[in-house]
Amino acid sequence: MTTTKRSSLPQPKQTNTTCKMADKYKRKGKDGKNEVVIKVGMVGDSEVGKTSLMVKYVENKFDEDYICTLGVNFMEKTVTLGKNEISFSIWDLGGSREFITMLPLVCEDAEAILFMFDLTRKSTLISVREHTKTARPFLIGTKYDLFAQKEQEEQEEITKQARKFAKAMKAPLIFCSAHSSINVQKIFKIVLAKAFELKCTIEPITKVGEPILEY
Ligand SMILES: Nc1nc2c(ncn2[C@@H]2O[C@H](COP(=O)(O)OP(=O)(O)O)[C@@H](O)[C@H]2O)c(=O)[nH]1
Ligand SMILES: [Mg+2]
Repeated sequence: MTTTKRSSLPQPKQTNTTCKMADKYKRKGKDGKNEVVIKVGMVGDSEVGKTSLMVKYVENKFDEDYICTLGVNFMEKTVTLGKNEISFSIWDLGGSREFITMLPLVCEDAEAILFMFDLTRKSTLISVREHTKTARPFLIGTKYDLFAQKEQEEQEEITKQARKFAKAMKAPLIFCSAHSSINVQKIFKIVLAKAFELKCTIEPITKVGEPILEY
């Protein structure tokens, strides 16, 4: 299990949010700050890019080399939002079938689950299954940089199907690229906004061929 802690500058715009933070999220107060933990689980087929997205978000790094995740990976990143320190606790499950028994560890107490599929491999979308009803689902299409190079028709077909899945799951749909830094920060900002019912200023993107951001 890998544990990394990183801090970064505040990103979300809203500041007056203290009142909206549900008590269940609050942890000990340091220097008058509330520490709020948001657990985010990531699930999806092997090699869709779960670990890459997590590492890109937490460390702003991208590594081409494929390192298979064994079991469960865990990373934490803290952002400041007004008087609150928000710690994203991100859980990433190894794709291999044998790790499926660890799924409850990833989903338990999660605020959001990112159901991830590879935009260039349709089979990975088909295999998206909702594992829990307690966490807020997000449908995340990965490797948008490669997807953008595909034929228009193929892009339309995948986008249509992804929208159908997202609608059925009542989930936001976001296409991203850890490789080209597209929509990576925005995923977590939207998770935060949804969790605390904050006003979100991120512009939706709905045009086929562009990195879809529908929430
Ligand atoms: N081109 C491109 N490759 C990616 C992207 N995200 C991940 N990959 C590659 O896809 C492979 C699998 O990624 P990984 O994060 O290990 O997938 P996981 O098994 O779901 O954790 C690796 O070789 C990554 O470098 C992306 O956004 N664009
Ligand atoms: Mg992995």
